[in-house]
Amino acid sequence: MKLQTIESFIVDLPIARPHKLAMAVIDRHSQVIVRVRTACGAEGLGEIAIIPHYGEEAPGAIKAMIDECLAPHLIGCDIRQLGALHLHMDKIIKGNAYAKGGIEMACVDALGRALGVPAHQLFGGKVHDRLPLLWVLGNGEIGKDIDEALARLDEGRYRLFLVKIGKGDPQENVDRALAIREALGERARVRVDINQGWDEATATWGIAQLEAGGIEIIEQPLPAHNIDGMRRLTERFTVPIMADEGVMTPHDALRIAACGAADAFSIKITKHGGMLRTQQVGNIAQAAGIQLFGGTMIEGQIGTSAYAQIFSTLPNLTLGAQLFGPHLLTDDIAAPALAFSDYALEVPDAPGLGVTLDVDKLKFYQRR
Ligand code: MUC
Ligand code: MG
Repeated sequence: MKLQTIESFIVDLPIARPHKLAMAVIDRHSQVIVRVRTACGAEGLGEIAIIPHYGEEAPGAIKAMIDECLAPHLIGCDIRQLGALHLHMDKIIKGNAYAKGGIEMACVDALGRALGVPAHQLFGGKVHDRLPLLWVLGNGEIGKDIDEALARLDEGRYRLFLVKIGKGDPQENVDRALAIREALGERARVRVDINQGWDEATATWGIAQLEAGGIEIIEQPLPAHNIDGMRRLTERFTVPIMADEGVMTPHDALRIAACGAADAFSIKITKHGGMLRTQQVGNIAQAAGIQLFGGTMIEGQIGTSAYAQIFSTLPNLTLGAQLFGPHLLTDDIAAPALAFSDYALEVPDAPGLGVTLDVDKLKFYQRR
């Protein structure tokens, strides 16, 4: 099953409302779509969703990396050997996790389709059939966030929420998260993601109030490089401290685990550079007794299926999954394939990623 073609397309998709994070406001969501074909006719899709300023990547740079740097050297590689594919990509160029992850995702889809098995079976098989879903509140305004959370609760889809804070006045951040927590009461659980927005003194002050007010998890309060600070916060507070931007590679995972600098990891195929690497990070966490949360970069149908399938193989993924992308995006370049019920996403069982490209939508949303 040798790779014959690797193509990439940048698309900009509409979203339901502006999504406000500490580092950016998203009003259209950019993805790089990867399509691979093998000499024997197998075809697969990968999706790389990009949140501006979350990391160092940008859609044009990812596309150039795939088209000009990686693809020409991967033609002829056998998609049945995913480990060898990664070694080969790492020899071509260091880093560039997003581009490599998108290519690997498309190869996994093609391989699963060719073999007639869901992607999770290529990684040991699922241990979770369903993943409890988390919705991210990113309006940046108390009233709008509360109304949105109540609507999601009434729909029966989400009862786990995360408030995006870390930008502007820390007192406003804390007050907003606690007001939302208070308004939702016993109907929901609430977490915060600070996206590296606080320094250690602010975090020590703010987390004390968030913990006392019933916020259940604190995600990435400090800059990714401040591992010592994360360790001090983890030791100081009972409320779990989660690493996100701080845990990119398996080496990061090992370092954080070894010094106790987080209680939990948010994991994502994109930042780790593929499904295999995500599983490696998950395995290190499991060995260290660190809980996992299934993160997102706001993927659509293709990426969300891949994320759900690799998350489903990880026994210590006990904190739910932030796979709200298909509900925040108002359109997609792949036909709807994912099933949601009773506050959870059902892990797909169709061959590969189980998604079908809508060629007209791809043309319509493709960046020229
Ligand atoms: C993050 O930091 O977890 C994904 C969705 C969202 O709202 O934020 C991101 C990234
Ligand atoms: Mg995060």
